[in-house]
Amino acid sequence: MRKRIRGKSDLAIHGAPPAFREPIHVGRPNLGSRDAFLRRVHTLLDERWLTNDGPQVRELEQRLAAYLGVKHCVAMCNGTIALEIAIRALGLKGEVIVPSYTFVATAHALHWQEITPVFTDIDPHTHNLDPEAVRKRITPRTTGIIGVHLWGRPAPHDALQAIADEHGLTLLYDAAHAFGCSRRGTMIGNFGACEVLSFHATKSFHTFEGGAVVTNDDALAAKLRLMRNFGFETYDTVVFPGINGKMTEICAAMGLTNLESFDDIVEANRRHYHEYRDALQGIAGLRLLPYDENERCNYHYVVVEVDESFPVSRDAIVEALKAENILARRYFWPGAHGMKVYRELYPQADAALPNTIAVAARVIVLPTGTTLPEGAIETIAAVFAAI
Ligand code: T4K
Repeated sequence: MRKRIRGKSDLAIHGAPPAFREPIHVGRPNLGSRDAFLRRVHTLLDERWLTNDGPQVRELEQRLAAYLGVKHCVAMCNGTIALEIAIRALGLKGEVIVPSYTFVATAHALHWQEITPVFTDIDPHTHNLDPEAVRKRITPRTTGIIGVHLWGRPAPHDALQAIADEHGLTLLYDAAHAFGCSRRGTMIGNFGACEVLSFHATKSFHTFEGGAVVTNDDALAAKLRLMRNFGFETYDTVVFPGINGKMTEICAAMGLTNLESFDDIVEANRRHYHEYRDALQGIAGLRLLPYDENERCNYHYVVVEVDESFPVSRDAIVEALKAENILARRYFWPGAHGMKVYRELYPQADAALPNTIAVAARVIVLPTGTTLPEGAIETIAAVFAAI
């Protein structure tokens, strides 16, 4: 029996026992059919084809391309390497505009290639890049823009593409959060020069570790395939100083299996999102970030903003939840620009990022996914209400 939370004295921070015996995580992996996965593992072991563009990777690429309605899907070992390979294949250099309010890998992928990530502010309502802020950050050294579809909510593509066209910049997307989401009826994966997906274990669709670059550009896809495999064109000829970005067969086996369950995973997330919306709506000072329900959406992130009018701080709420064994997250605090490494490199970045700083200070990401225990959302909402 889970404890009932009627008031402050029932909270673990005030000495009561925690609401959950086991930790409730954000990002607990969803798993498709274990039997189907193990059948695929037996196949790859029987065939002794473990990696290097194997049959399960090829099948996964075809299925993902068909699912997204995109011409090419080039599977990779993770989303970060996929970003790096995409950035290099597109020839970006100098400065590239990115939001600071994103997972730090978006910035790292540029920094590792000695490209300056120009941290740019977001729209505080959408949490995505603000096109007007983007305009202000363009310099003669700018070669590209990386938009991030944060939380799976599409970035303002029309405005970003118009700016990119006007200034001769390359626009690509970090679509790590946006597998299975659409924008005006078109699946994410079809925008910009290419889009980069993450299939990390914590994502709504995953391959243990993994990622992909998806694109409708034939020449770019061919280059990406070369680059992820050391630049090998044939057995003996290397035409490009590539890297090892390949996805393994066992990761593809997990992907093929999870893809079969993806609709069920999204449905569980959608149900949870609605439950959270209903349970939190009576609590003043909280705002659940909405999804456009007319679009395809993976509902993978339950994002709550804590207003200044709420009686305690965002961090105090996170601590109170943690005491209950609810491991809510402060994604993506303090913004990439605020991480030690970038703070030291770009100490003036704060000045251009007021919305990023404000949003990063008020967001809490709550647990969802297929492993969320029955009644957990009611308990989590009761913790907020008691606070
Ligand atoms: N761009 C964006 C916008 C991204 O969000 C990401 C990744 C990338 C690029 C890069 O893609 P990848 O190279 O990762 O493919 C997690 C993920 O590691 C990361 O993939 C993800 N974004 C980010 C948003 O979340 P952490 O530092 O929060 O991971 P961690 O270890 O704290 O795990 C999150 C929670 O999940 C924990 O409470 C524990 C739980 N968990 C995790 C794993 C791995 C499990 O229960 N089981 C597991 O196997 O970054």
